[in-house]
Amino acid sequence: MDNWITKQAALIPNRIAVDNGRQKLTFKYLAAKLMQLSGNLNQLGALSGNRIAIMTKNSLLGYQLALAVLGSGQTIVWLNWRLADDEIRRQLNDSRPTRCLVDDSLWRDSFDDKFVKFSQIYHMKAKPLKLVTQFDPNAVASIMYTSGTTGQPKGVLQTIHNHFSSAIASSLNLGVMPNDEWLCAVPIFHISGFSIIMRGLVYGMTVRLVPHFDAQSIDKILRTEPVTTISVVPYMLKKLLNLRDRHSGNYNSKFRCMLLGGGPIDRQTLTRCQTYHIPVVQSYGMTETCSQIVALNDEDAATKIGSVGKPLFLTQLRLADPSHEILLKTPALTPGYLNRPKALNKKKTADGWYHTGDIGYLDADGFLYIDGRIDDMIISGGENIFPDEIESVYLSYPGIKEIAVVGIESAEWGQSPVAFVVSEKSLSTQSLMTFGRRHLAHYKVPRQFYQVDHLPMNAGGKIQRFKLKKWLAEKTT
Ligand code: S0N
Ligand code: AMP
Ligand code: MG
Ligand code: MG
Repeated sequence: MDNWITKQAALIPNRIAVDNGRQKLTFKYLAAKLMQLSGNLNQLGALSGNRIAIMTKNSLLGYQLALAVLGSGQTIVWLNWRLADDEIRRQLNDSRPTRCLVDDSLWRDSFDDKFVKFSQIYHMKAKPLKLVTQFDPNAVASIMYTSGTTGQPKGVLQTIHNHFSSAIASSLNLGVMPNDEWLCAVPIFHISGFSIIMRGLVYGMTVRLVPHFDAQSIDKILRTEPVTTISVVPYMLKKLLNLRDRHSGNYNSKFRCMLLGGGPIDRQTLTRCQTYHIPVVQSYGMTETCSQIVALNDEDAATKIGSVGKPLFLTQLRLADPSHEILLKTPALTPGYLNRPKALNKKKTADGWYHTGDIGYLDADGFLYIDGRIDDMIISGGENIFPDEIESVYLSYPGIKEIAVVGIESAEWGQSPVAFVVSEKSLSTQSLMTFGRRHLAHYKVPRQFYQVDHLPMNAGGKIQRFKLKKWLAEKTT
């Protein structure tokens, strides 16, 4: 297929591709701008391999540099800017990008000369470089890291075909209107955010970018600008509802979809949305499937409250017996993990069904409900936390002999991690926190540390996390 960017520049040159509230770029202007940025990247030597890493907030320059990489036929390695230095280093050691492009506001003193500031690239005046004329459907457009139960970060490969299938399936459910404008407040380094950019290119739709989620400013944009759609995680939705409780201003008259995903939502929040007539579309998806593969449409929202909906067109779904694990087949499914040729096959049945790790059930009408995880993954504010990863970091803390991390319910974040530690000497919570914040993204640092004599183990020597969770639940009720 043709390069999506140059194709839209030819089809709809004057339509707005992106708007950050201060600047609006047309598809034609964007395509020209990307040739300049691509030339600059080339002069830096960044186009000499096939992968370029990007660490950015949802800035206009971050958007353009990502598309310059994509438009040059290269792979974007997305970095979560909340990660600690060690975590970033592990992902770069695995992905080996030529350069790592960094939003100036996220610069760290620890960065070496592989890292380059956006402003430096922006101000170069190299000879513009033509973008590639075609997109190879099998080319890897983007890589996003997930940790998994081994605690080792794995780079999920997302091809052009995966992104295309995902954008088409979403449009067959939500529709595409000529005036559509999708507000992107979810991070573009996650598929929740990057999929909005990719839909923008496929639909020829305006992406309204905000650098960072801030409830007040998002609420104002939804009321005063012609935004039709926004993607949110439950944390964001609850913050926005709190603001609706305080004022009577409706969202703008064109607003038609609040796409909700990334983690479980409670019924009370969904009921509050109905009170305010907020058109919530519940959805279920993951990095490995390039965003939603199951969604609830408007007609069913009222009667199927709590359900994540039905598998989208192109996605097949069934439940494993007897575990009730959700299994999928979809063209949006990743072809695998970087440098781990066998890892995906281990998560697939012989006839190709992908094991999601999520447990659910289907009602008589075929609507899916999510019940939990088969592993111990914790979701805090839409960010995944794997206990094994936290535990292996803390095992190098002086005095810690054993540790177990579990999730507790949190009204704000959904879940938060807490730790149980075994140590002969008394440990200071303050220094445990400081240690965690140095080696882990802050959202992964346990909120509480309980020092215990021993951890509950089964006969096989495996930690019985359910007992710790039960203890915590009893303690708080
Ligand atoms: C929720 C967010 C915005 C919270 O960040 P906020 O409030 O801006 O925090 P800061 O002001 O930066 O920092 C304040 C303190 O809070 C800590 N903190 C930040 N985030 C978290 C967190 N998640 N958990 C716990 N603590 C957090 C900071 O560390 C800081 O504390 P100190 O000062 O001590 O450091 C932010 O977390 C966020 O953006 N979350 C969303 C992430 C996301 O998008 N996840 C979805 C991932 N899943 C997918 O992409 C697949 C599903 C999907 O595609 C999808 C999802 C949703 C909607 C649509 C779709 C779709 O299918 O299209
Ligand atoms: P990630 O790959 O980071 O996007 O995380 C995907 C995981 O988030 C899924 O496997 C689920 O565990 C969880 N998740 C996503 N959407 C929902 C939802 N609507 N309800 C419950 N869990 C969800
Ligand atoms: Mg904030
Ligand atoms: Mg997640």
